[in-house]
Amino acid sequence: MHRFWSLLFAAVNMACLALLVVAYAYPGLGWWLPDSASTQANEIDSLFYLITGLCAFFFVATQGILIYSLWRFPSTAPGSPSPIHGHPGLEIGWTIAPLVGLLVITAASLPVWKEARYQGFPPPALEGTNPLPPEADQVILVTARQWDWHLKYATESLPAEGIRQWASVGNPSDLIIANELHVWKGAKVSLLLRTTDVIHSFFVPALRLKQDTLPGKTIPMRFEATVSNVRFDPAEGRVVPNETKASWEIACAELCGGNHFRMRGKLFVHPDRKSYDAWLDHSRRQTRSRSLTAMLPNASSSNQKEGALQ
Ligand SMILES: [Cu+2]
Repeated sequence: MHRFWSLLFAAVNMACLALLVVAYAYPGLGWWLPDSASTQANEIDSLFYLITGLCAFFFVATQGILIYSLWRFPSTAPGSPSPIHGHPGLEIGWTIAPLVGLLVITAASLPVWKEARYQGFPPPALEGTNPLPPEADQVILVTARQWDWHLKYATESLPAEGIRQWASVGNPSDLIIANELHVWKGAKVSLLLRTTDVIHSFFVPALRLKQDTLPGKTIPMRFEATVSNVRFDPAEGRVVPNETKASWEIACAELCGGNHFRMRGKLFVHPDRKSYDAWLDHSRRQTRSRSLTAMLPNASSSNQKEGALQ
């Protein structure tokens, strides 16, 4: 019984290890990483594995020493312990080991961060007269507010004053929808992130993309989707999932108020530009007819009357 704590710690650690193995071995359970659907996903995952591996090594080492010590030196053992006061070698060792670990993580992280934020294709010109960010196929303004995401899709005729002007004013033909991010596979997408109230965090796990939105700031992000999950069906006039049936969530990763949990959206990756354009045209026409209907106060009641006569 005096070795109870040693056995308990060993059992809890073995259970944790078993969970880790099961989570990794059976991805269908959804306990491990989500789908990866962007060019930067693999590099970020490699970083995750490196950091998890380092942490696991030190966790197993420290827990091993703890379990051994609890077993070997129970409190009921005869004699009294001899405490250590001051051991420069030990202290230098446990200072240098984490330092080396952190330097390894930093060295591995820098190229990934550089690739995700500064390479691939240039960020949109927030100032100046560039009408379109160089090499970007799509520009989408994401505006967070309690508690949804508003996405504005740029038309091809962005104002000559630049992207910032477009983000603030926009074009009459822009499409604005809530909680749906539509792109196509292989498109170089420029996102501009804003918020109208508090800090939110735009998080798309499948893209490995996560960025806070800060009041008063317009923050550019970039990504390129590598897998599609839907296509637009013109006959049915709706987006249909493809054979993978993958559903990719957009979440707010910053506790932003009472209904924070409702702040969710979906990522739709079309197989090609044709499917995306068809969806965009369809959605624009729907939005336009809805707003025209809304401008006529009696439109809905007269429609109902017409419907009743037919
Ligand atoms: Cu939020």
